[in-house]
Amino acid sequence: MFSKNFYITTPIYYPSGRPHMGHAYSSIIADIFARFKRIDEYSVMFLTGTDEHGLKMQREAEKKSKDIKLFCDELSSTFKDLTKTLNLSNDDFIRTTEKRHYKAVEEIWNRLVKSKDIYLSKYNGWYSVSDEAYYDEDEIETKDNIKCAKISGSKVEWVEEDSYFFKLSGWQDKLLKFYTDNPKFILPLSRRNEVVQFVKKGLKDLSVSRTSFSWGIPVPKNSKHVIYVWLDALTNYLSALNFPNTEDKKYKRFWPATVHIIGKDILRFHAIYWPAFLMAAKVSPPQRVYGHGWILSDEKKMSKSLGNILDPIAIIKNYGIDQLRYYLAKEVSLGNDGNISLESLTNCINNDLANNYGNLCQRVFSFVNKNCNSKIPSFGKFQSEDTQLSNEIIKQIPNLKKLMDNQDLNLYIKELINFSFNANKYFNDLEPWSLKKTNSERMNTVLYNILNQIRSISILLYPIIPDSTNKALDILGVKKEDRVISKIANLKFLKPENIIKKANILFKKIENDN
Ligand code: ME8
Repeated sequence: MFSKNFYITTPIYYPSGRPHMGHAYSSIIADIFARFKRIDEYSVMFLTGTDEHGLKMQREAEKKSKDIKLFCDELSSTFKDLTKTLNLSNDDFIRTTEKRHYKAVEEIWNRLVKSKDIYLSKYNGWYSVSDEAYYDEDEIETKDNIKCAKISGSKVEWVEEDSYFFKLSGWQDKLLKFYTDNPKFILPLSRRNEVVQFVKKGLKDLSVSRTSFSWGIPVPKNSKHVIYVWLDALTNYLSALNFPNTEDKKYKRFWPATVHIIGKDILRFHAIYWPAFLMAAKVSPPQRVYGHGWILSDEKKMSKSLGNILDPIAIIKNYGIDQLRYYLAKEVSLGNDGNISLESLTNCINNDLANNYGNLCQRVFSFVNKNCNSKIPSFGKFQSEDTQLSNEIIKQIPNLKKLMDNQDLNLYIKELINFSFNANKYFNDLEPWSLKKTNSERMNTVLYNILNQIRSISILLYPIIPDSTNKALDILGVKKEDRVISKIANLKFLKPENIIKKANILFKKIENDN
């Protein structure tokens, strides 16, 4: 279904506020898919970065009386640090203030001018600085005497200024045809339907430049205008591939992008404006836009005023990065809104990580340390119960790949929990501690088989909990280059006599509520 190249992106973040759980979520999800494709031996490009232009950033800098460029440098580096804290495997970090990005945006602009999709007029209407979005009258409501966008609740202000427009109205039919021809362009399907309905109602031309502030990329040949921050920001996905150099190796290999992972609030920009801009500029649209839901806390959107913010950095400090990664991936159903709380985080760590996968590794490694002289035992003939266990995973591999190709992350995790549960059960049922007294050869075969099963489960869990699974694979002596899906089918992969290093507990149980 996909080619052997895989290009995945997160939204580039507005660095104006502190990194929050929504940022962590988008990034971790994208990282999981990127890591999965790497263990499936794809050539992977995973991009994240910061979205630094626009009125929101200009006003923040003015409020703090800071030089805007220095202000952006400072804030962007906080987000770069976040990529380390979240253990992201991104191949690049793009900033929209970089030269390479300016070049790409200018080229897109020039192409839109050339195709006659851009014209000069005047914009009169509502704008939300917080969303960096234009809204129609019917998308606005008044709350406590303040005009807000219905969709986001953000304050809007009236704007009247000279502006260039993109002829979005002319793209309605072509977009609808594009959605029909590419039925999985927008996932999940509920969001696809939302977009199709919206486009069917008709599209208005879009204001794509501003004249009332200056923090942005100047419009080529008319620097009174700066390019609308969304036209600017979306182009980051191309700038990182060295567009407009379409002969560049990266561009040739990775465009069109395989999937843009985004939050549902920015679906319109990615699923309507972006393919329209690209088609007009004669660039192929991406293959997919996946809109995930909101992270809620106590069933509500997290907000400072509600005091229900769960800070990702604090959680990582207290519980660990793999714990947070696993929890977000498992607990939140990817396309839907998901509620998170410290209580369910604790339950998830205890049940799935400490009691299930962690316990499996711990008890098997300790048993081998004590009873096999810390060496991988040699094995005899496998019996049906042994091959039944290993085949369970091998048979599922095509399905696991398909789940990940469709971003069905929750089902993928469910399968893995099952594998780990069944491996624990195999250990319990076959009682190697009893076999030790009656049939040590059989004990060795059972231990070899379960060590191998830990290898397979660890490889498949690696995209979600990379640090912990790497520790388990280190203990088993599996080389980095062998931590790939294609090696799972080899049931005799582990080398008897290799030392099983002494294991520390992978996941500590959390004893109290927090
Ligand atoms: O939108 N739950 O940046 P951003 C889940 N710069 N996701 C959330 C969330 C929550 N509570 N809050 C935010 C931007 N997000 C633009 C992107 S891309 C060309 C430009 C998600 O920093 C949000 O949906 O405001 C978005 O996907 C991401 O965090 C970045 O938001």
